Amino acid sequence: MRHIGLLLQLTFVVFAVGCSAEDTRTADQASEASTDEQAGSSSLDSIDAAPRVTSGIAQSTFSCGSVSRCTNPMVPRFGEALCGTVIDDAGRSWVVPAEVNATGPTCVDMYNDCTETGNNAAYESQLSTLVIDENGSEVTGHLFGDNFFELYVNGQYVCRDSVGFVPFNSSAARFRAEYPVTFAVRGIDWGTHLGVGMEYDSYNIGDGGFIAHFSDGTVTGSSWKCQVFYAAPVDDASCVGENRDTSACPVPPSCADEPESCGALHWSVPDDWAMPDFDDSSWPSASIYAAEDVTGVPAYVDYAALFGDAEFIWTKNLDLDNQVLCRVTVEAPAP
Ligand SMILES: [Ca+2]
Ligand SMILES: [Ca+2]
Repeated sequence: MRHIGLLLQLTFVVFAVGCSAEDTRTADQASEASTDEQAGSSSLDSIDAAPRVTSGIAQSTFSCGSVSRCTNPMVPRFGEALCGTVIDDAGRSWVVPAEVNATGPTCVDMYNDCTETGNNAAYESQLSTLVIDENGSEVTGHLFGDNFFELYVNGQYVCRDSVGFVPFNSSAARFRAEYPVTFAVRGIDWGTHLGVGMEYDSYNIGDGGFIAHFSDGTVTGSSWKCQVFYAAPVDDASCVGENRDTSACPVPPSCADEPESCGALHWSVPDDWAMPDFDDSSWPSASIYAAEDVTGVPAYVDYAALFGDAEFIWTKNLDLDNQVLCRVTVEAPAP
């Protein structure tokens, strides 16, 4: 969001989207909805594996289940969160920016000026409780992603950000889960130019970032682990350091002179990355970012008090790391 690009697109077409206000769902229903998200990944890449490298713009694009237009004529900038496919040298296909859950329920919006008019004063009354563990504790979360997140708790899909790219929205979710509770989040810095990780007509290199506060006291911070699975734009993979550290990769890369020739780095997402027993011990600790370094949008700023002492997290590279998975497991809070 620090990099402001040209206006992408204005749209005034009325489009009705059904989301957010749902009845209580069972964990099984939510799990079923996440089947798409699980498909396609493999165990090809260990945590230390070298990235697969692709070059150039995605040749095919398709809907990833996010809103296709805004109904609010006042919203200054809309970008649809499309997905695309790129092929590496070995002929392997990669979905960029990520294989997301395109069909699962969306979280409730606290702020959405795309398909709503902005502040949603009624958001609390629209929350339903996803029962993950019948005897668990009820927890309410407030979440903001730049640009997109999916939330999983104890391995179960809970909900996803309703607006995948821009404008910026913020979200709430409620679930019942038994301790220890594993929170797992897929964060995506979306883009316009799929495959080279850049946004808007000006080919900006945008930044990511995620923050969440949960009513059991769990907040995003340095106790979380975050790992990158898609980084772009890069010239090649030689800049990648230990444990996928892309901090030494130049921003902008040399290829930015011809941005559609830039490269991207991909690592396979393990099928079980959101499960409580997934071993994230080799993932780096989350890097912390000041809110003002991530975003100044009303979707976050107007709700900052709800986030308490939560901190923005991501990997070490806020600019180039575009699909980031983060996790933390917490014990029951003291009574
Ligand atoms: Ca969003
Ligand atoms: Ca980026």
